[in-house]
Amino acid sequence: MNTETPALSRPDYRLGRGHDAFVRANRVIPGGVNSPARAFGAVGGEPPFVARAEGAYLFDIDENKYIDYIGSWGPMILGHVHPVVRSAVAEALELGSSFGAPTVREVEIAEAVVAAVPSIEKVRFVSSGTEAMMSAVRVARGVTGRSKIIKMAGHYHGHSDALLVRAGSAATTLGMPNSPGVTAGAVQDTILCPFNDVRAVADALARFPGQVAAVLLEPIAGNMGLVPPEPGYLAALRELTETHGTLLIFDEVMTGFRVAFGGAQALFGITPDVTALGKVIGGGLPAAAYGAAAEVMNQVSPAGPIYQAGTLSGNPLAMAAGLATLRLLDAEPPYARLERLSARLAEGLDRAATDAGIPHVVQRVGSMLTLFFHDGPVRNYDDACRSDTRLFARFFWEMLARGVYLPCSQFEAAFVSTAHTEDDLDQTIQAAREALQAIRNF
Ligand code: KE4
Repeated sequence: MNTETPALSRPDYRLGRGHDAFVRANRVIPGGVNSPARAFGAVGGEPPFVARAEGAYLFDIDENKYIDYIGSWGPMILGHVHPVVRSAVAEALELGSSFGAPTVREVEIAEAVVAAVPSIEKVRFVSSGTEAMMSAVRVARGVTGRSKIIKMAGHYHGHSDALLVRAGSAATTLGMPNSPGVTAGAVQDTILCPFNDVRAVADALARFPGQVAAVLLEPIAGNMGLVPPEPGYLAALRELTETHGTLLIFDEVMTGFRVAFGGAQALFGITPDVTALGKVIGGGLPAAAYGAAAEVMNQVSPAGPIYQAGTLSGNPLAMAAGLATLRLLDAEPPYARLERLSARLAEGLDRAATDAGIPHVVQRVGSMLTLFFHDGPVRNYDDACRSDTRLFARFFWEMLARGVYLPCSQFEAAFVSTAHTEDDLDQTIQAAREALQAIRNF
């Protein structure tokens, strides 16, 4: 892993205690982190260690304060330690942290999800987006009796074997493992297509008639940087999958309750067959879910034969945090304000990069956005990979040194929360102006 911190124009920025913590962490945790996304592999150097968070801010153990645009990679749409969410969790904790038995609160949040997402008549809670998507794929295969699945290059659906694939040789559409330990057998039925390419999906469906259980995708890609669906793309996939008797799975782990209360499917008016949710629905605690029409979900154990289970599924504390979050989002929908704030940030970053004469494009949907160091629209993973990731790494560190914590990879989306103020955004834009001027002169 590249551990070199790029040279900074603000050498006064220090991570002394963070360095010691990282050295100590590396002795007992692989790479010193419990998820690779946090390890700064894409930007070099060592990650700050967080001491606490509040509203739109993170505070590290070196007493640096940051305006936070990771938001725990999406869950913290209401900002950190929201008082209503905090007290909901505290109250739930008084009653117990985990029972392994059903609770009414699980029913309440399930009813909230069903009310918010019309395509979901029944929903099963799990503990991570990986579990949600792994289960959604199993349900699609179980319900259709088919084996093959189509996923999009650059889309991330968690780390279940069948979904850890990379493009095979150009001649084939069948994926190849992208991690040791993932066997060829595990991915032999996974077909990769470029995002925003209807023809590629049509060809794959024609190549394997009656064999494709599902087409699955992030309806708005966030895991290669923010890449929106092109006009008509989602509708075309809906039509193609209907024609072929293939299920359409929307991975809304990131977009669910983020881009609209009903998710991307509400924003674009496209109804998938199965939806995965996560992040926001846990309110910062471990919870995710998958849902579909009752006739599909009634195939899931114990109602039906398709097995799926989890010790901490529907955990009372996570349900309390998630339900409090959904109720706040429903009672006072923040989406118009998030749109205004996020547009202000996107325009400011765009202007700053233009004034610095740096080739770039800012792509955004709602409160998810990415500044790509790439001259021109990013439509798919190949485009994204042509971004100047070295320049991004320098930009990232110049921003960190100025108290702005962006996602630590060009291939991630930044998140704006209801806790961000106009002043936070203006500070961010000013920091970006300075950072972009600094890196253009390096
Ligand atoms: P988890 O298993 O990490 O809860 O969810 C997997 C997942 C599924 N689907 C989408 C669209 C996702 O974005 C994710 C997880 N997102 C990454 C960041 N982009 C999580 C960060 C991490 O891996 O630490």
